[in-house]
Amino acid sequence: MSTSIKAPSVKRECTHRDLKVFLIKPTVKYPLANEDCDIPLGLCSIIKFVRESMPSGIEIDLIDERLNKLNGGINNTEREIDQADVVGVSACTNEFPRALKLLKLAHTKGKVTVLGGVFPSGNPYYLMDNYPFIDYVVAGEGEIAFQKLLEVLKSNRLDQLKDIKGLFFRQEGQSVFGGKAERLVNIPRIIDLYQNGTIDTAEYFRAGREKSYRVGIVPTMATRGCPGNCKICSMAPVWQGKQLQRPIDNILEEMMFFQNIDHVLGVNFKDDELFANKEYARKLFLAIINAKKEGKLDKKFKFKCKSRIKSMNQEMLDLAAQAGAYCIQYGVETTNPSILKEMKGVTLEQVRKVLSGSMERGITINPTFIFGGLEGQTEQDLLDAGDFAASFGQYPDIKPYMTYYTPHPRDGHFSLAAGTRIRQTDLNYFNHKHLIVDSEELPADVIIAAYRRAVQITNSGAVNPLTSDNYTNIVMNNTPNPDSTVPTYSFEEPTRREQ
Ligand code: B12
Ligand code: SF4
Repeated sequence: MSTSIKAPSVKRECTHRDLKVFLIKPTVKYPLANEDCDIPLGLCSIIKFVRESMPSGIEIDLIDERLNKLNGGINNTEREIDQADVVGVSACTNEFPRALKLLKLAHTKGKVTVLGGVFPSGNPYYLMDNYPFIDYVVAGEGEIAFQKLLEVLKSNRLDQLKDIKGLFFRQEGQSVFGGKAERLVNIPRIIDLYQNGTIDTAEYFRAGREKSYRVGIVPTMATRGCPGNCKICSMAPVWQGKQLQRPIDNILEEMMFFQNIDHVLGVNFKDDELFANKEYARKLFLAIINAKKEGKLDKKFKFKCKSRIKSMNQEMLDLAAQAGAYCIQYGVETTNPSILKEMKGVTLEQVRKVLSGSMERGITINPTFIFGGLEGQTEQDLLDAGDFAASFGQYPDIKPYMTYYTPHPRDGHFSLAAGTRIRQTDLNYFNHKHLIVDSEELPADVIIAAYRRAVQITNSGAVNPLTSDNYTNIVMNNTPNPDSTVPTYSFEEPTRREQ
């Protein structure tokens, strides 16, 4: 066994005690609203899976820094890390800078450090090559890999690390990768975590309500992953083109549990592609409709979900409306017919039909638009996108999400469309509400002006915060960010993509 593989530091006297593990959901530097604080389903799922697979010898808990911050106690994280043997942090792109700080701190304190989530799933080699204070990277679905890692750490059989699929670690200075993560067969039932008080929905709502942001809707998922496996998708390296479906009884059980909690009014299906399998979606909606008819589920219990325009049809809309859908998020992205055809395989007429079909059935639409970064997009397209959104009404009757094109790095590299240039490399700003790229034909100030106009004519500032003039100046003048922890990236093609 190589000495360069790190063993967990167990500093206290008793060597037979439980291994103490913290999973951390980090804060971000530029939160959109209310710290963007929602129940972290991925970390909850890992906690449930580990507790079930390892009923003794492991104590695993969640630190939600955003929730702590809303409750005024962010500095607790440092003290809590002191109690841990293993610190696992979750990160998407804009969470990565804070995740780095936490992992560095944990490493300094002699803890075993693990990074998982969307960002590390797309950047594992970059992380192993550049950040020696990250001991392990879990790429992809995390439950099985993380649980096996804990087993190895607990038993100190470090020679077995290489057998863990989805795990990156170092051996004699080289990154070792055990192969693509093993996908679960069943999505863990996290309802127990609500029942036993590990997750308190009231805490999330209390924090949210003060800023009148969250309205009693609990996030959930019926399916996990998307069969699409599109090249540009951040989630593709996590789910690897495979979708898992939860048994429908299991989802109804969760809904029936939530309806008895006073402050919960419904659920938000966060599925990437709930409508990918129409048969499954049909069964789910019919089961909800029947449960409501039979009086098992309150008729007013509602839900939000997402759909691609292409996946939606009149039958699905009818069923979703009858089952209690109050809002559907749609990725519209652009109104330019040729980009729509190329990118989404749909016509503008189809988009209009799906959006108005939803509204006719009393479902609020939540269409998303991308400003800049798409090859062939013009200033007129951006103005048209604003007008198109406004033609359906204004916030809150419709809930348009205006976003800037955001090229999330993959293995430390930005992949940009031809002619696009990057104006911001500080990942703290990668929350889709800051301009990151532009082009000579469509410069930053034009994109920002069109974005602001779209927000103004849809009256949607509450869900589309505007960047300050200061940010525009930073972007236009290429002012470097003074924060020294901001990582730097290359623009060349990544050389290592074998995962
Ligand atoms: C729900 C959600 C939100 C919620 C908040 C979620 C929360 N916990 O608070 C809200 C709506 C507030 C939100 C906000 C944002 N989100 Co969001 N969100 C999602 C969504 C739809 C679902 C997340 C989820 O629950 N997934 C299900 C669980 C099971 O998956 P998971 O979290 O990835 O976890 C698994 C693995 O990744 C891994 N894993 C994760 N963490 C760890 C940690 C360790 C130690 C280990 C071992 C493993 C591990 O194991 C888990 C279980 O298998 C995802 C898309 C998606 N399908 O995941 C986007 C997504 C994560 N969001 C995204 C973005 C960009 C944002 C925003 C920055 C921008 C925006 N305008 O939406 C903001 C800001 C977030 C912030 N903190 O600033 C992007 C991230 C892109 C990227 N490459 O970084 C995603 C991928 C959507 C997308 N396709 O673009 N989001
Ligand atoms: S269809 Fe959407 S969610 Fe599915 S892989 Fe493609 S981009 Fe990602």
